[in-house]
Amino acid sequence: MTIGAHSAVRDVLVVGAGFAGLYAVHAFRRAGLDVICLEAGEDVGGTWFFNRYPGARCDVESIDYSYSFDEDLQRDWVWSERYATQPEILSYIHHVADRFDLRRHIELDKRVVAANFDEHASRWEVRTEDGDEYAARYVLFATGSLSALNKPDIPGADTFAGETYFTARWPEPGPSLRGKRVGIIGTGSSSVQSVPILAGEADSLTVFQRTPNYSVPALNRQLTDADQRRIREEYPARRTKARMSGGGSPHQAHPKRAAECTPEEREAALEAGWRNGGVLYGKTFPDQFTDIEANDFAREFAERKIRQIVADPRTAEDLIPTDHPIGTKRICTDSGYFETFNLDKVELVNLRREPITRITAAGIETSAGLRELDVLVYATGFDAMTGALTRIDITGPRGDRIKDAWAEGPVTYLGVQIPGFPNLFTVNGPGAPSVLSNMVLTAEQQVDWLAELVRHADETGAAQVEVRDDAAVKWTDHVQQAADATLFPRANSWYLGANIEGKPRRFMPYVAGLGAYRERCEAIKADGYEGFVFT
Ligand code: N01
Repeated sequence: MTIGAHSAVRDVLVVGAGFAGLYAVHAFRRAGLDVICLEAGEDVGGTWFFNRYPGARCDVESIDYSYSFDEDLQRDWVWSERYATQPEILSYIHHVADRFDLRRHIELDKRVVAANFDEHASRWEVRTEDGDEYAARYVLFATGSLSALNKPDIPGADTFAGETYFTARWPEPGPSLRGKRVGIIGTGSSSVQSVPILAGEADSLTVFQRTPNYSVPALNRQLTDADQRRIREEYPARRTKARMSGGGSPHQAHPKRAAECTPEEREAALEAGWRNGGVLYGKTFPDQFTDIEANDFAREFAERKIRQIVADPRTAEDLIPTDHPIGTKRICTDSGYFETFNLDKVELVNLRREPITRITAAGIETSAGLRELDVLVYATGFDAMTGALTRIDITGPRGDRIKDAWAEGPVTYLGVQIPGFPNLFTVNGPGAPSVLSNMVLTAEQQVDWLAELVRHADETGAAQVEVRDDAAVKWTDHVQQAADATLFPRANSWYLGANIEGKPRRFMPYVAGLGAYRERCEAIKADGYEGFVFT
């Protein structure tokens, strides 16, 4: 690759201007480095730019799912709801980009398609889809864990004559669904959030479900003035706790293990967990992810709730998962999902009973017949955690390509570096707490740590930083072993690549959590960056 028009060699090139990438621009610039950021979207926001489907909101409380690096920002920004909507999160991201003057470092509509390391010059050469070329000493991929779309290969999909949308690429402004027959494929979090809204607007809604998921009501609400005062008072302590917690928010599990509780105590704890709402229901008891009996209590309680909500017993049974302990796939957080199936205009199609045979011009055909549709929505997920990187042609100095290096599954050191790829960093990727934690706080921790690593390299005169093979293999084994000590591997989840045909199964996020991960990173730094080679 020859570097062309954009030939200034930057210190750091950040790929992606979502939460992690924006913070990286800020932190590396604060460290005195010359930073450029390339973003594929037409604006900043990453996940929150692209996932504009009706009902999209975060399943982590807004006061936790926000930057903690600046006290004034934290004090000034007022979240209106307990769980923020996609538009509110996007306006927060815009505010941050403007407030910290980050936009002047960002080029939009620049999808990175290739990156090569020039070993002699110790620099990455990066090419975008439109043919522009850039160079930097370091490159940081902040490309998101859930950004590479999974488009299922269903026969006849191209022949559908109606409108087709992906939840993760929802157009702006959104289409009108009034008077239309809408079908949606998939029943993960994106579908669970959008189904009640789609059903409200459409003439009819058909939900094509291959595998049901657990969902817990969000119990979202407006934050009052009293909430705002409390939040401001509690913030410093809340953040300190969150940074050392497992999931990056200050959750306190029940003080007793599930089996130690009386049946009444257990029921009360589960009811309280349910009423607290959302994904943290999965952590009601401290042993819920490690002890199947504890998990069963929580799972059966949730299943009773579904049966209570859904009027038709057969539909209720179809909506209850049978294949995984609760929480080992991310619990969905909903606002009226199960209730939607009580509407006459909503049909659940159980694809285990009647698989899709093809898509025709008129709609979706299953083994039981054709459902005619005007609109088809794919809520079919992502090639999670690795897809955003393996879809870019990234070549290291010895000709290694990431997609080959990861043919048996991703290997990283601390989730920040890949052996064979010097001066290349990843954030919120495989080997880091990432998707099992609060992604914003995890990104802050990783980026701060990487900024220090670059400073250390510069101070010692090193032009290249590379991770040792053995250190990466050991870390990757440790990540797998940590998962194996829990119930997580019992689910065919995207955490281990099970949703993508042919993808190697390796548990990717680090289950030990943000606090343990942070301590590990600090110990490695204190040990002179054990596992890294500086040349
Ligand atoms: O994707 P998913 P998602 N035929 O992979 C189905 C985060 N998130 O976008 O399980 C028929 O969970 C597939 O079925 P199966 C959150 O971490 C957060 O919904 O493979 N169906 C599944 O039902 C979440 O976990 C928020 O059998 C097919 C669905 O598509 C992650 O993103 C909101 C199919 C995909 O579900 C991903 O969620 C949204 C086929 N050929 C997302 N192929 C919040 O913060 C796939 N499916 C609340």
